[in-house]
This record gives sequence, C-alpha cells and structure tokens, in this order.
Amino acid sequence: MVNAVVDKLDSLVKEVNSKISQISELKAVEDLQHEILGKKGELTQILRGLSELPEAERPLVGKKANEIKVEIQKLLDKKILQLKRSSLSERLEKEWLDLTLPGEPVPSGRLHPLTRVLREVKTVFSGLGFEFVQGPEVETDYYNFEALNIPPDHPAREMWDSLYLGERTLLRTHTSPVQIRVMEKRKPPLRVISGGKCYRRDAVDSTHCFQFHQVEGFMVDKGVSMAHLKGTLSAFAQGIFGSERKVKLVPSYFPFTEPSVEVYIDCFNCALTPSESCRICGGSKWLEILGAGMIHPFVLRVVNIPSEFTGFAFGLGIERIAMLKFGIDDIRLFYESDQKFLEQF
Ligand code: FA5
Repeated sequence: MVNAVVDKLDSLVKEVNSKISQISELKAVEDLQHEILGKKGELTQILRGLSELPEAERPLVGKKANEIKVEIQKLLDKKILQLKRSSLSERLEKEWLDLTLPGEPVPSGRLHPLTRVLREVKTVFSGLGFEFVQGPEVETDYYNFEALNIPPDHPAREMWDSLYLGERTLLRTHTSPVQIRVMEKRKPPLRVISGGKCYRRDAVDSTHCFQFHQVEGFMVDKGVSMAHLKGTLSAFAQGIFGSERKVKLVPSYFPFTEPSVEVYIDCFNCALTPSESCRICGGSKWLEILGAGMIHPFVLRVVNIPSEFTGFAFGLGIERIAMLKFGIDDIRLFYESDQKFLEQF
C-alpha cells in the first residue's frame, strides 16, 4: 500500500515533467497546476488518501508527498518564469526601436507675412510710446467720411471707392475713423496706433485688393509739428527697413490733414546693390510708403479738442510695406494660401 502511494507520487513528478516540456503558453501551465495541485487535483487526492495508511507509515509518506508537492511547484514556477522571459524577449524583438536614427521632420507652422509685418510695425511704434487700439470694420458714413472733413458729395470721396452695407453704413475704407473714435472719447496728450482690415471697391490687380490692411497712427499734444511727424516716421522706417533709412516728405492731399504729405524712404535695395533697373524702386531710388499730415483743424474741432493742441496722423498699407520689405511684386500672393509662397517666410 505504502509503496503504491510512493510510486504514484514519483510517477506524478514524471507526468508533470513530461507535460511541462510540451507546454508553450502560460494558460496551459496554470491549467496543469490546477489539475495537479488544485482542490480536486491529483496530488491533493493522494494527500487525502494518506489517512487510510497505517499510522506508523503516515509521517514518512506524508513527508515524501510534501517534498513532491514542493518539487512540482518548483517545476511549474520554473516553466512560468521561462515562458514570461521568452514572451518578453519576443516583444523586445518585435517592438525594437533605433533611437539613434534621425527623427521624421514635423512641418512647423509659421506666421503669415502680413501678420509678421503688422506685429513688427506695432513693436516699432510701441517702442516710441504709441498705444494700440482697435476700431470696428463696419463703420458709419459719419466716422469714415464726414467727421474726417469729407462731406457727402465731396469730390474727395472718389479717393475711397466704398462698399456700402446700408444707406449710412459701410465697410471702412481706411483706418482713419479710429482717430475720431479715440479723440471724441479721450483728451490729449494722445499717441495711438490702430490696425486692421479695410475694404474698397477697387479692381484687383498686382497692387490692389478689395480687402487689405492699414495701420493708422496719430499724436496730439501741445506744440506737435511736422518735425515730430518726420522724426516719428524716420524711426519707423529705420525700425522696419534698416537703420540707414532716410525719409522724404512730398506735398500731397488728404481732406483730413493740412498740410498733407506722401512719405518716401530711400530705396534699401539700391543702398545694398545700386542699379539703374532696381527691381524694388525701378531706378527711382525712392519708395512711397505712406500718407500723412498735420490733423486738419476741422477734425480737431469736430471732436472738441481745444485749439492749443495740434497733431499729426499717418496711414500705411501693411501689404505695401510687406511687398517692399520682402521684394514681392504681386499683392495677390498674400491671399492665395500657396504653401510654397508662405513657407518662404
Ligand atoms: C488713406 O487711406 C489715408 N486714410 C491715409 C492717411 C491717414 C493719410 C492719416 C493722412 C493721415 P490712401 O488711400 O493713400 O490713404 O491709403 C493708404 C495706403 O493703403 C496706401 O498707400 C496703400 O498702401 C494702401 N491701400 C489703399 N488701397 C489699397 C488697395 N485697394 N489694396 C491694397 N492696399 C491699398
């Protein structure tokens, strides 16, 4: 009887050994463990049967059975470890990654050239003490024209072909209405710039769009003169086009400034490589960059600014500045969303 039990125990180890050698999945090891060592497992049954042995034999057989249990558990544990290791090395093999390889380039976004120039212009003027304000794109006839000394039927309205939304409302044709909006609410001293979209019923060509961007600037204080205007615009030109730039004022006409001027800078391209057929200035050596002047007394009166104050104002096209700065000969390129064009900035 005792020998039969011991033989059974020995053959159980052999059985486990041979089964384990054929196993290739963790689940099968767990099943085998259950089959041998579980509540109804083969070894557990044998252990239960020990009570039927003569009492004197029991301790010896019991000891043997426990040793076998430990041995079987060790075999199972060893197999589990072996399977886990091989599945890990399989994963490492499959998921292998060479961290020394160069990464794939991720195309980075960038600012639109007009946004860049608008920001640069703002930075230069903020360095000169100008604060930035914004005005509405939908304006009334009053702010866009009348308060700026352009009454209805005035021939100067020809200068601003307009897109009307109603009888008295239109898409602003320039940023000059912001002057009125600021001055009617605040008193001098004032040093303000404003920028944004403007709209005109202009035919689209290489220098005109129906929608474009302007920056308006003005300064009002006691004793402000054309000298301040020239000094301010020289600093602006030097900030945007290079510290060597010179500014030239040429008489012009705007109903809301008196006197009015067109402002030119000397051609920065000719300064680098003088040429009779410069692609930026066409050989004229001077580039028109904006319109400006001393704020007309009519305008100051409209907003109740006392007569001891004077002021200058200027207005520039952001597209024009960007075209000159980057040597672009067609304004439409800014609005075509052509990635090859935009990636150059
Ligand atoms: C004005 O609009 C004045 N308000 C500027 C001003 C302000 C003068 C304050 C005096 C005092 P003008 O119409 O010239 O001026 O336009 C100014 C700039 O806007 C032009 O030099 C040009 O660069 C730009 N611009 C005008 N129309 C267009 C257009 N259709 N497409 C693109 N840019 C334009």
